[in-house]
Amino acid sequence: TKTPVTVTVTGAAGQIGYALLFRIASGHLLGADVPVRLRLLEIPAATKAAQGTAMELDDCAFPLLAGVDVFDDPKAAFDGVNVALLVGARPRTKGMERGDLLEANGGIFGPQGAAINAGAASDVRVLVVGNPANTNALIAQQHAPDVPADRFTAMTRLDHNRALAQLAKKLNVPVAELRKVTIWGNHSATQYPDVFHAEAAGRPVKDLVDQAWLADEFIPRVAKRGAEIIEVRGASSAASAASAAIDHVHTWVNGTREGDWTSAAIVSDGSYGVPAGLISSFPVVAKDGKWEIVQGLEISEFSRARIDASVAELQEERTAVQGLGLI
Ligand code: NAX
Repeated sequence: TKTPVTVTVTGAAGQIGYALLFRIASGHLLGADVPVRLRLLEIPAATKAAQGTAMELDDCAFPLLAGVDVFDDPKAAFDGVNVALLVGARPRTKGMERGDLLEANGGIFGPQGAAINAGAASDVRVLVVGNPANTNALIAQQHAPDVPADRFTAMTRLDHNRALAQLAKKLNVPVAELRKVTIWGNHSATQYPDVFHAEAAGRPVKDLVDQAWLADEFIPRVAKRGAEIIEVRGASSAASAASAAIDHVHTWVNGTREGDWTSAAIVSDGSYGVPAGLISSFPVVAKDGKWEIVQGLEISEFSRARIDASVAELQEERTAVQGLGLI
């Protein structure tokens, strides 16, 4: 039997946590033959609720679940962690300025990054889901100087999956027939969902849709889908976000399929004019457990302007957290 993989989930008592933990424990994160040990990190006020979820996890009698522990201390929660899913974050509340939001999250992701630096396993992989995800990931990464920077990622897989779903509907093809869709930039309303290299059942998507539909319907629909879900569901995306987090880590560990790529926010190496060090979404493949940016794609003027706008927002966020002394 294999040694269990230690997976730490922060914000475990939240709604994404509730949708995520049971799928991890049933083997969807890493594979149906990989046992997992779960560590749930919460703020003290929510550890009791997390204990309740831990009791339910026990009650599922998942054959792959080697144990569940609840923590309110990041140092303990990240000790020996192999996969860290940073879901808990400080949401923006009424009257909160961007600086306040970044500062509150700096107070969460700085110490969590430091705890990962201090105690994580040498193969640790980190996915930040909590918003503002890209900049929270940057803060954590900057507090973990001994961990290779490429282990810190932020989630744009939900945006990617939303783009696949919208395209599949528009073109009336199954999602499984879609290839090479890209989300560029920030996980925010400035993100750029790009279909100029995409294929649907082997045909170039750009020949099947017109630019007006892309500019006026597809791009804003995907970028504002989170708000649309809140409007209709009365609560923010939870199961779809959890599902995307599962997809992100599963792909990272197990690889992308031949002839396709996916989207993830990873530390830029300067590719496509994205300043090095920013955590920005790119077209990526996963090989041997590592993300690689798909190189050599032609970027049209239409795409360039939109990538640049989202990257400019990431730069502003980085400048702001630098100004606040958070990195
Ligand atoms: P909830 O408010 O339901 O849960 C968040 C949980 O995090 C709470 O239980 C809270 O106690 C906990 N928490 C807060 N600070 C913590 C800390 N320092 N350590 C450990 N736990 C802490 O939010 P939920 O709907 O689960 O969303 C979680 C985060 O995901 C939010 O920041 C949200 O904005 C973000 N999202 C990111 C998405 C993405 O695509 N990257 C999409 C979905 C989601 O909006």
